[in-house]
Amino acid sequence: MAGTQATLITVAPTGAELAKADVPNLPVTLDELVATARDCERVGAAMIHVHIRDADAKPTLDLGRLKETVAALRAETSLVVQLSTGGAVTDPEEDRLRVLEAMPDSASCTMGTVNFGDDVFMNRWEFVVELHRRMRERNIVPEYEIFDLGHLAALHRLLNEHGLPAGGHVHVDLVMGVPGGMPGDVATLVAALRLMPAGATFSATGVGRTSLPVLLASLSAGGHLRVGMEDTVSYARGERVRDNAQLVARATGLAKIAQRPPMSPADVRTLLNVAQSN
Ligand code: KMH
Ligand code: ZN
Repeated sequence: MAGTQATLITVAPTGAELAKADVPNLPVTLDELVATARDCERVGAAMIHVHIRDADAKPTLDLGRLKETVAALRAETSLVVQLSTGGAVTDPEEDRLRVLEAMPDSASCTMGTVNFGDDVFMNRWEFVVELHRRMRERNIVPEYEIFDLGHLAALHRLLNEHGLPAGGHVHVDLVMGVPGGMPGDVATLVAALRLMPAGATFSATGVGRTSLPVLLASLSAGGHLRVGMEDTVSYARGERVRDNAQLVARATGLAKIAQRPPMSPADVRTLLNVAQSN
């Protein structure tokens, strides 16, 4: 694992699981998403992990909307734009692969199947290989999403059998505390570090109440951070998140206290070798 000083802060503002009716401040329209992205960039985010919604605020992988979203985020922010290929647990593989046609800077690539609350988030081996292959063809930098420790073993297999990703740098995101996946605690984060590919960088996010312990553990371990309403809508015990920027601002503050200030989007492009042309 490469040592690092500055901190990459990714915001995951929306996700696919929460309903707007239950969380009225969830950004679901393009205008809301762009406004959130600008606010989050202002307070320290350098990358955005994007799930989009349709006119009824339901999760969608509609290619036209995805292209419009990538264009709007590029026009209004400097953030590194990462599209989710995970989508919602109900999304078919063809739709998830088609996300890459929107040509983001980066896309998520989940490294295996995992129980996901009462659902199953399905990621067959052949599907993972196809995502990895198509991203390399299109010069899209993957972020390998790790929900369980076995997914890191699958990542080693992927890199051994199919080679390095676009850009040649391996970046991993530990998604911790999902019911059915690995716990969001220090011991599990340390266990994950032992399984990390040589030279890889990692970020970590803790779902729900694991958000802060995972954030602090990742900072101390030299890792990067992902925060946002995709992963938690609780700011503190009994206090709902006001908006995504509130979570990014807290991450920035803690990163600065840890002497690991936020990275600029330009530095993240260099770190991840994001293609200029996408
Ligand atoms: N919504 C989850 C089923 C990703 O974005 O790549 C999958 C997810 C992972 O959020
Ligand atoms: Zn996601």
